[in-house]
Amino acid sequence: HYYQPLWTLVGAGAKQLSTSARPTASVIPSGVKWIKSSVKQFYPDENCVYTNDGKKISYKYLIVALGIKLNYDQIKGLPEGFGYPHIGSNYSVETVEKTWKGLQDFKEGNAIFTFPNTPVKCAGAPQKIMYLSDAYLRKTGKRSKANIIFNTSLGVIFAVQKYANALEKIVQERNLHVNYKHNLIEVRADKQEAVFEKLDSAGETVVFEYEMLHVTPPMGPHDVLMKSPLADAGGWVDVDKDTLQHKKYPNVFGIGDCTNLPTSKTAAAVAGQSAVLDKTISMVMKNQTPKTKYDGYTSCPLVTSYNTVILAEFDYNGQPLETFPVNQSKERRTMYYMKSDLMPILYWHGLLKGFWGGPAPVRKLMHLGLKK
Ligand code: UQ1
Repeated sequence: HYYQPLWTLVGAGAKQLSTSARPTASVIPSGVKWIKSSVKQFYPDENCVYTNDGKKISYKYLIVALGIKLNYDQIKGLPEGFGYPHIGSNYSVETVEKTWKGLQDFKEGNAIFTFPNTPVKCAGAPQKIMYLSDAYLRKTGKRSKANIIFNTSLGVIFAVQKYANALEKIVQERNLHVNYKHNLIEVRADKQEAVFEKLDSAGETVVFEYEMLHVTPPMGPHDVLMKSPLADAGGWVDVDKDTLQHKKYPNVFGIGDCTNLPTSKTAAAVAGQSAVLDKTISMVMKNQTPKTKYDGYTSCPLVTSYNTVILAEFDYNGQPLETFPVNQSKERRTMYYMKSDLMPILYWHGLLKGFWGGPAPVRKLMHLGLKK
């Protein structure tokens, strides 16, 4: 089992991959039976699932927490292209260490960072590795040989204005080039070329040579969900945005990246959701109407160097919902150490054990009850 939020730092050489991993058996709570298979099909009308090894499992309540699928193969030339040097991706255990290798091997040319044209998990990660790469190249005296480029399918650097303002300033000051509405469609790894479609001019493509390429893959729901009665039109688990209860099957619930909750897909969001889901299920089991509402809380520790973080935290309305009584859009060292050293502990010993339901109680304490 991997603590993936650490992979941004692994790709930049600031942490070892091994520190992000634990045997899955060691994180399964006692009293829980671990079935070492995957779901082949959901039959919510019959309250059962079939597994890939041919077993039928019936349930009274079902929580779907399938995560999100990485679709590297939707880019022409991938995943085979990862067999070549100068290309990496922090999103997969197979390729995260290749990012660090590419950074160390950098000599001269374009360092390109991509953001796909699909929903993604941790939407900040595609640019965090750019800031870390910039810092690394400065530290090693190679920055003047590098042209750093962020080619993103989006039209903005970040969805929340407060943090977008801070990031736009950083991008300018550090001479990082952002090309909006640029979507990676092909990698010619043998020639170190990346092909982008320009989303604003139909059919137009542009080829960039690279010395280093960091790929954020297109992502989507797992196949087993897409064809299931649990999915919405997009293939995500169709849940109530307040209670996380399925819209059609009241004994089914969803949490995390596999759902259609209209917020950014992060571990911090899962933490907030877990506290709500706990309440929802307890009420449903007592035949009562769930009333605790998820506010869409999500958070993205935007790593902007080897010792600074901007801690973005916001809700369904894209309004900042900050835990600490300081301006979190400023780059801070304290927040870096929270991200790199405190969060893993909170994850392994808090979230996974059901003790950490997000920072709402801390936020209330910090603001002495003055803020919601
Ligand atoms: C959080 O709860 C969480 O999940 C464990 C993260 O995932 C790694 C986070 O990055 C953050 C920022 C939070 C929120 C916690 C605090 C103390 C602000």
